[in-house]
Amino acid sequence: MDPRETAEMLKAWALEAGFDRAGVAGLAPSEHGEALLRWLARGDHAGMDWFSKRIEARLEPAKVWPGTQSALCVALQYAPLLDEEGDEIPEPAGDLWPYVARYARGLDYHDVMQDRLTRLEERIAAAFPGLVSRRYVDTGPILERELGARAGLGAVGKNTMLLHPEGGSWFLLGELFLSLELAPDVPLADLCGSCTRCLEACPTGALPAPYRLDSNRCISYWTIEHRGAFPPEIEKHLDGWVFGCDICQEVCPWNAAPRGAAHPELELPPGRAELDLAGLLRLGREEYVERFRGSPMKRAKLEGLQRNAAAARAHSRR
Ligand code: B12
Ligand code: SF4
Ligand code: SF4
Repeated sequence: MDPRETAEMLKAWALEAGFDRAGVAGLAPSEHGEALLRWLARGDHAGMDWFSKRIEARLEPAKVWPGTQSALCVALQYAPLLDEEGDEIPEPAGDLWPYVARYARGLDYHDVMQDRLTRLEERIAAAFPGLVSRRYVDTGPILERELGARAGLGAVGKNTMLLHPEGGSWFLLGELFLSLELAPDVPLADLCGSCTRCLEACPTGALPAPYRLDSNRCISYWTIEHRGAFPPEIEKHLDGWVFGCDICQEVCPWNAAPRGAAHPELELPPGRAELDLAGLLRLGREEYVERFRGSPMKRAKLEGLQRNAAAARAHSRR
């Protein structure tokens, strides 16, 4: 089978496995390697020391493992604002859930995507005996957005998010690296033009220039990745967020009305929706285990969630 036909078949299988979009990226060296090295040299990765490991693979995806030839990149939408009939889906109310990043309200997307990727991988393995493949969702030394852009899944926006004309930036990325030659897709054209809304809206100045995110100032970094107490000058600038931050996406015109297939696993489940800020502050360990089973918010642990909730209570206008 020629690489073009094989690519078309595998992309169709990716959609059948439950992804919303799929594309193929070639594994040539990063076109933005300089930007990545500057990002690290300035310390924009803040306390994420793990980031500088295997930097050669980030710069050159063919080095992720020997023999890999192409990446089948997939996107999974979350939190659609309109249902499939075009009717508005109400946002959660209260003093907690509107301040939890949309991607994190339901089940952990790593698990949801890995299940679908495993199904896809098994189907491909059955059709191509001897093929080697590996799945990645966040876990590998991979610039997933740059690869996704090459695969035509979106264009990188000035807030550094991958944006798609229909899905906005409310989607997550995963990849299957394969020892198989596949014809690559064509990247989309720039979607930002002269817009700078995200740069202006970021409350902490974490987007000091287009395509540059300084994690030292990013609410998402502090509320998810940071361990221990907040430095006092940070705590008062978290703007009420309890886990992650969606501001630079909410203001993006491409996110005004994305439709999406419903993936109920990624939506806020009723048992968790009842919780408010005061309830989170009072939460005991047993109840935490029960309410947050399968949630990506467990990355911050109960201590981290309560630290974030206390900062939100002390400093927000709520
Ligand atoms: C570390 C990390 C973070 C860090 C740092 C974020 C950052 N911007 O780097 C923190 C904790 C802050 C974070 C926050 C979030 N993250 Co995060 N994060 C990652 C991770 C693990 C690595 C990102 C990375 O490599 N950063 C290094 C920088 C240098 O790379 P980059 O931002 O992609 O920059 C590239 C472009 O800017 C480009 N570039 C540079 N100059 C120019 C110029 C032009 C003209 C162009 C076109 C491009 C360009 O070159 C760079 C290198 O390729 C990825 C998963 C992965 N392995 O890729 C998820 C990932 C990027 N995160 C994701 C998400 C959902 C989020 C949040 C929305 C979560 C939230 N709601 O709180 C926020 C968004 C913040 C934001 N505006 O980026 C998704 C993004 C999906 C998408 N549609 O883009 C990813 C891909 C995870 C996934 N598997 O789906 N994240
Ligand atoms: S996630 Fe929030 S703090 Fe981070 S860059 Fe976007 S708007 Fe700024
Ligand atoms: S808000 Fe404007 S500049 Fe920022 S990512 Fe969206 S379109 Fe691009």
